[in-house]
Amino acid sequence: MRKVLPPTLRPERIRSLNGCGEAAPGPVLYWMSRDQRADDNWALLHAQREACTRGVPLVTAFCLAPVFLGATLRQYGFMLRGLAETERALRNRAIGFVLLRGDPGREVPAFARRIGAGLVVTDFDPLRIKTGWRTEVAAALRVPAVEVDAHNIVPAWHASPKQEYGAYTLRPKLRKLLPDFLTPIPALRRHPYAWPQDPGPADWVAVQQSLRVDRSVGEVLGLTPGSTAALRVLRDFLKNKLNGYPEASRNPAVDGLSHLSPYLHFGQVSAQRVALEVNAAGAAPAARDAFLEELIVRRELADNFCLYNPHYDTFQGFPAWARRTLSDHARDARPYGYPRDRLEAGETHDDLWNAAQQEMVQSGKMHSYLRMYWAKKILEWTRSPEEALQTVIDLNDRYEIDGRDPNGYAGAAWSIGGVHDRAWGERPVFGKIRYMSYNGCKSKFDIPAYIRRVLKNQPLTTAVGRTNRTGGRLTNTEAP
Ligand code: FAD
Ligand code: FO1
Repeated sequence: MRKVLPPTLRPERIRSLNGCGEAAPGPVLYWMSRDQRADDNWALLHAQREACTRGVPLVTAFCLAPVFLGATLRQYGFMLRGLAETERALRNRAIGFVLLRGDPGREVPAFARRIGAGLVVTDFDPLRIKTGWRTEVAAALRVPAVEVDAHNIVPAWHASPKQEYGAYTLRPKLRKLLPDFLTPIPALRRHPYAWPQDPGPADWVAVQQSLRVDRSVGEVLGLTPGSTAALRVLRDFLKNKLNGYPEASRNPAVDGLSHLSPYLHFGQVSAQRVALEVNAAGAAPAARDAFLEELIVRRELADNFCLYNPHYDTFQGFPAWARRTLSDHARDARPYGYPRDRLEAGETHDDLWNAAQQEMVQSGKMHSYLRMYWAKKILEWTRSPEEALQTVIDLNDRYEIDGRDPNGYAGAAWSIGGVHDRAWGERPVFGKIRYMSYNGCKSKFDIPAYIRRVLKNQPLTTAVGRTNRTGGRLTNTEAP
């Protein structure tokens, strides 16, 4: 009986990593990293098509690195719970899953050799650490290795061959390409060729207990990780909040955001799935378009920035005009100055800023509007733009569940270094970098209402040792 093969992907979504010609016999290995889901995953769909074409098993491996850009128990816990669900979803479709431990640059090629993989497929991620892993893995393999952009709707390298100035230059390029790429996503099939060496389910509880990560930033209770939860959050947003976009999403005093970023960051839901469901939701066009602008244009702009700017997380990554104006004002007197620990504790003169810091520490997710204000105040209250950028990145990546993401590096660079923005009227410390003020926030939303919301909504964390700041004294927020 003729094999009915899964559909092919658009070739623009796939890039060879080592030019190793034809695949050899043996299972196809999907090295899962950024896109940690079974459904709507173009990298996995490509791996399955290749395995079906060859009549071989399909094996997925995730390599758990001992450290990852300062991630704490908060982020690893969310990720591991999501991976456990993904493992079940893969097994239910006769696709093998193995959890590797250690340095991916070493463990992935060794595993590929152990199982006699004939082809290795992985997903795309523009971060420096990931590019390093892929380069090491591809060089160590004697079989072909390819990467598939399963994170962006329009593959990042296809959307643009260079760093874009801003949303206004990338948007028309995406608009032209979206009809070809914002398409229905084929279903992952039950794999017809079982993998006899499958070791069976990982012991996720033991894995989490064995993690040697910073446990002082605990998981956020009440936030359910995983692809099933992601779709629940999405459908709730479509039903109850999308029509309020963008007005409600720009008002921190109300809950107007989708809260999809932790799921998108860990690839537990596909942005393409989100966009398809938003388009099908029948929302008011203005709301729909405003949301898709963030989900597609802003997100792909961040990947574009990290893909083409090797200095995406340093002062050197700022445009020349911004570096010049910040340097011209580097010696300006700062109205306030706070060391890292006072900022981390949310103990400044500014009650709005303190509440935003507390929201991030306690809930693992600061409101979008306040992330801009929060970062810009750090520029105003630290000794240099370099120190400010590092402080923003460190605190953001320590407490935000969606941290360690191109969106974060682009968000920090926008706030402090004018990336994807233009020059504004010159002023002390900021120079021509866009300024945001407390009174500006006051004119846009009800600050006391936001502060009340943050204090009321404090989800207890499971933090051990991490404590809540109430009036400067530490009280233990250990979950009851
Ligand atoms: P929604 O408004 O519901 O947006 C839906 C999705 O659109 C988001 O999940 C995200 O994928 C995308 N999106 C929205 N706004 C932006 C944006 N400004 N840039 C890129 N994509 C966007 N986002 C992260 O994912 N991780 C981070 O670590 C992060 N750090 C940031 C730091 C600073 C200083 C700034 C200014 C922004 C940062 N952002 C970060 C971008 C943005 O604030 C978050 O994506 C957003 O708050 C996530 O919440 P949501 O999904 O409920 O947002
Ligand atoms: N990706 C991996 O392949 N292995 C890891 O061990 C790993 C840990 C990790 C921890 C926190 C975090 O926020 C991300 C982590 N990632 C890991 C990467 C993640 O999947 C994303 O690819 C990037 O962070 C976003 O670009």
